Amino acid sequence: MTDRGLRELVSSGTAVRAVGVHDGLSAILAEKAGFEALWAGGLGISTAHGVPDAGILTMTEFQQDAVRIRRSTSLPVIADVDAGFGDVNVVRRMTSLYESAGIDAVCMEDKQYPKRNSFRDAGQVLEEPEQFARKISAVKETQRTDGFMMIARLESLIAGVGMADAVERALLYARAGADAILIHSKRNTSEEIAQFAERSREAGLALPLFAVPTTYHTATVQQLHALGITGMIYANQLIRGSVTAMEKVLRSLADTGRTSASEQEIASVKELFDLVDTDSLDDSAVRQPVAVASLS
Ligand code: SPV
Ligand code: MG
Repeated sequence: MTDRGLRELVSSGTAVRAVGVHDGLSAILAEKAGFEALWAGGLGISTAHGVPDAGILTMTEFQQDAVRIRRSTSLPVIADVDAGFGDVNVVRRMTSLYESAGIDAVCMEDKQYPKRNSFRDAGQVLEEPEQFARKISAVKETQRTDGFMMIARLESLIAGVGMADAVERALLYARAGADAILIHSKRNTSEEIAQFAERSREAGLALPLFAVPTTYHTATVQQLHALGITGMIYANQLIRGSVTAMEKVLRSLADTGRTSASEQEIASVKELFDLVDTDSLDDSAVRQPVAVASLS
């Protein structure tokens, strides 16, 4: 658990910006840039491993990457655990693995396992609501610390089954013990998110809401917060930005046969050293070369 836990942040009333990161370095950069929390996202981690975001990596691989992210900074980490990696029995073990490693929250989505990334048209199959509610209860029954959070992610709008289904599921998931609700949308405006916030509130939902402003990227943190969204997850912008940066350097090297053109645009080796606090190394134990004469 981190210095300032996620639960405390979420209940503080301010907007919580969680940046999607996929390794230690991206986590360090997000912390240095002043963000409040980290999202150990399935898309970023899968892509960084070179595989599709479709339940290809194992639970242990995802957990290890979330822990690597956790250890690199002091920010709270929300781990994307897809559909929980299996049935309620797997969900129980998943909860122990993540919580005991100091992860602050798991975010589990109500799609059938193995799920597909929400921005892929094919394969958006929802879990039966009662079945998913049992998975939520499994997390809550298994967790050992009060600070650990279970964020239930609604995919009704992604799967195209409508707002009423989303609101009904949100109420059911809240009764099952969810600590927060993530409402996912792939529309290019935040209108659907605004509607969900309003209708679920009217229906009596009192849990904090999270959203993922990927397609409705023109909505600002302030605008989403004003709609009633507490947590904004910037899930994939860092890895997308890094792809663009890497491609640029590679193209320049391939075209010119040297790296001069990139040199002014890329981080220096010193910057890399500084990002991981290389100056804090104690070099006193580094062995001096042994003189050949002293060996005889
Ligand atoms: C992820 O980052 O893996 C997510 C968010 O689940 S999204 O890709 O927007 O569905
Ligand atoms: Mg995901």
